[in-house]
Amino acid sequence: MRFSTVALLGGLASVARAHFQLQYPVPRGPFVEDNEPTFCDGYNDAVNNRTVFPLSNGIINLNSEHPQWTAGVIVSTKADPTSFGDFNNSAGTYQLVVQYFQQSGEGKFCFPIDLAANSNVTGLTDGANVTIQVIFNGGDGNLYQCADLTLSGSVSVPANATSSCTNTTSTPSTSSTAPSTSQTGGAAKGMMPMSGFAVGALGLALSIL
Ligand SMILES: [Cu+2]
Repeated sequence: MRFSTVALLGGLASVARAHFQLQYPVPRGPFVEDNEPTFCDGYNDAVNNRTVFPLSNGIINLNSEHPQWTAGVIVSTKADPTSFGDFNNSAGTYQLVVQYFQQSGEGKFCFPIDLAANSNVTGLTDGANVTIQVIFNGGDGNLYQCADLTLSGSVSVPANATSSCTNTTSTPSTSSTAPSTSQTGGAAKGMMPMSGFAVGALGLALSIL
């Protein structure tokens, strides 16, 4: 009885430490929790199996394990960016393609990324190999995951990449598929499934005690 309580609380602790996981586009390699405070979650080199990613109207899907967080996205047009400096412009600052935003709620969250709209970054063109790096902070320091992409003007985000999103942030609907599964209500309100789980688990642990 006592042991199961400890195991349960231990499980909760590991959830709280789990940071965030990029869902779409796929990151350079499997999530490594301990490496996430470092460049590209510890994956220093670009991969060969790049995601063919929409040049316009893209979406990023990430799973937040923190209830309050900030995120932004930077881009490198180098073939094999291996350092934070490779994401800089000529002025020495990050090429920010999704401005930092604050969000509350845990679970899978989707937000738009329109690379073609960033006229201040050169090289974001059809067929270009680029790397995006998601910068996330849920209160325990900056965390990083990267995805290597080939940009395309003729693909759109696959439906299964965003079907798990807990929010209703504008998924660009393609003309062929009407947004029949329109969700109602505010975006932020309904997106705390993990919090509900954590509270429930904690209640269970307390009842065992
Ligand atoms: Cu964390």
